[in-house]
Amino acid sequence: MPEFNGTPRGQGRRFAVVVSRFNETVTQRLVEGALDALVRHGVAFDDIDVLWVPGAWELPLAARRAAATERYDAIVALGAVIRGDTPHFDYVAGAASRGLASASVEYDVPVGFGVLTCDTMAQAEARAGGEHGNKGWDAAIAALEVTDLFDQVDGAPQD
Ligand code: INI
Repeated sequence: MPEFNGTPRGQGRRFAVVVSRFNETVTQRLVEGALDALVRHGVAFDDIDVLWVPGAWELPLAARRAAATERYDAIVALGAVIRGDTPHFDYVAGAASRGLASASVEYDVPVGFGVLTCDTMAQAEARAGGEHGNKGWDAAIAALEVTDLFDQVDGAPQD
């Protein structure tokens, strides 16, 4: 029984990082984590484009536009949505996650999901290079791994 397991191999691959500026102290650290993960796994710095958008709401469209260029093997989406006193959080976080999922499926491109959805700024900071790691790094690793997995599946012999 053939089994496929992607490994985070970045050599020769191109990535778009789409990131929101809202809560920028956090999202900047997510970008640093993602870039570090990509470069350490073989992606050339010049093969990474970073697209900044105002907030997480705008991430799905940025991901779709990046995917539509067909320039990228995968996309890494980064943002930080932090709960306030109104239901605004639910609309922004829900639209970002659903929109990124549909961009991924409709454009057939891996999208690493590194959008933090937190109750407090402290929770977000803990996940952007703090005690809970860096979810930007994790999202980039997932994008690398899934890209490699599908390359393997596409190249597998058919019989
Ligand atoms: N955008 C975020 O990325 N994070 C947030 O926490 C946030 N909050 O709380 O409002 C947020 N709002 C902005 C939104 O994403 C859009 O940029 C804005 O509504 C303009 O379209």
